[in-house]
Amino acid sequence: MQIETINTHSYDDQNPGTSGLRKKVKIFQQPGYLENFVQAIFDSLEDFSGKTLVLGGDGRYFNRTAIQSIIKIAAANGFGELIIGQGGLLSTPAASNIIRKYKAFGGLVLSASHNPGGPNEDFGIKYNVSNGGPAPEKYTHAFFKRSQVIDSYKIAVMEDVDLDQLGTQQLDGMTIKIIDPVSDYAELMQSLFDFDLLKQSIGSGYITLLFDAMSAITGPYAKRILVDLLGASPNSVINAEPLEDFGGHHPDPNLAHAHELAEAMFSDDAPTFGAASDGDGDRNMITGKQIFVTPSDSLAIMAANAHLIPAYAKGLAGVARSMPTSQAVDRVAAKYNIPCFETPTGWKFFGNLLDAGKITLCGEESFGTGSDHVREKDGVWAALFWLNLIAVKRQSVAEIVHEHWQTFGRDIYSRHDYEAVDATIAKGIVEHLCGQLPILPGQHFGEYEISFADEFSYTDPVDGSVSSNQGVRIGFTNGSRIVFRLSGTGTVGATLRIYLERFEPDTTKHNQDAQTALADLIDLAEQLCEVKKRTGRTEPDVVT
Ligand code: VG1
Ligand code: CO
Repeated sequence: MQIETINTHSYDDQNPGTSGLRKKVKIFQQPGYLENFVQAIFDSLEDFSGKTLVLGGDGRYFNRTAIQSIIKIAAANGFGELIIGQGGLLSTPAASNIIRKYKAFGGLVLSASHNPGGPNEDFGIKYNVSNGGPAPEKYTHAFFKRSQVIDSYKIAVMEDVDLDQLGTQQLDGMTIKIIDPVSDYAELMQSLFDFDLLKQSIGSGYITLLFDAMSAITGPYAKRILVDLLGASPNSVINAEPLEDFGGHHPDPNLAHAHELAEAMFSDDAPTFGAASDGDGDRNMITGKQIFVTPSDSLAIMAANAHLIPAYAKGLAGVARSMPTSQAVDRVAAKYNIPCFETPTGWKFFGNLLDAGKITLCGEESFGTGSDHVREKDGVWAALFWLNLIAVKRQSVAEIVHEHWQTFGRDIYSRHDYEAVDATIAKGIVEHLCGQLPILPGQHFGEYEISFADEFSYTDPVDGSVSSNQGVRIGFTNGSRIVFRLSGTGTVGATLRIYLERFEPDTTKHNQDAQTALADLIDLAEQLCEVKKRTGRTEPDVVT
């Protein structure tokens, strides 16, 4: 194998965020930008010579170009085998599964998730370790450190690899396997859920469904599983063709962006069940006839009913949620007497808990749920979980949600995002909030009294590592909370996220609109953080 060493200058902005390095495509197209980062990752890893690396992405613009470069850099650095999804495609949960199933050393997942794609939009790259999960912070810190001083990368002189031809090729001593991106994942799903029951429920018309793949990676997965294996009608998967620019949309599964699904689900002839996933297939939105399930509720409902699903029939070892996720799942854990962990935002913090067998199920308010079947959140899995639940319980989505609220009470929840805020203003907002923390406890605002105010810091119960500055938490004596944090996935300016929740035990008040029920907390959040005052905005950009 002929290997070249290319001299390069380092870039100072390659610090991975919540979920890998995400930048505009144009930034990634700078000379050596992608190559440097990949080399910085390999320089930070040890003992991978001759071992296997998994490679795939969500198919967005620049995916194929990046994969060809990475193949050559991986070859030059001594990997023995590459497993690549056909066409360069792998959903994030499927990549996680492949790493685990084939005992790979690690994997590179190319995606900017729910951010738009195209020549003027976003791209991203993330390294996953051998458990199939996103690299923990000790790795990402090392990648960043190395990227700041790197001055060359190694690359094999070789032809581009045909990514579309399934099968195994030998190239200069390295094995390249192009695999079907869906088969292993579909097999895994069949091992977790009751496919016979689902087939029956769909075949008999008891369950009708609509899945919006948002022109992103889950199209092929949903078609194979829902249509080919479970017998749903072909038109029950919409926007099923992965496109490089996602059809010009945000592949973000919420009521604002998955509007085609939202319209169908709130129409008179809505199907029983509707779901959508994001760019890389790890997020999910769950809906039923005339109802949208908030992700925090979805996690709690899954936890409360997991024993009805074949894979979780033995019960759950424990559950975890990210800090800003509502406390709905905590109530389920308390009732079943299982541990409930509160982690910082981002899936990388669940890996240790899952590996150690401390939790079986986990999730985030940002449309993410998952279990110990892989080490990423998983959109299609969440849809199948709900379908299996509907089939077993013989209840509608609305009935399942209302029954849950009757049993546990409702944690009324919403998130307000202010996007592309000037970075200096955003920093000022956080400083202003932090400055108030010592004097807030004990203060009264209408019916609300603040019981604690702090910056969230997490000590990993498995390896003892500490992650500080993970968001500002304001807790109230009645269990309500307001959380403020800056996004770690955006590519333009800063995004301020305000998370609001209020517990409502009274069943007669469960059908309130969340924005109305949270109005006082929304006002109080502005009083505390002054985002409108400091930015001149009048409304959040996105409300979920
Ligand atoms: C957001 C979400 C977070 C999620 C992350 C990656 O991060 O809030 O919960 O884990 O995206 O999801 P942030 O830092 O922007 O708030 V995905 O689907 O982009 O891989
Ligand atoms: Co995603």
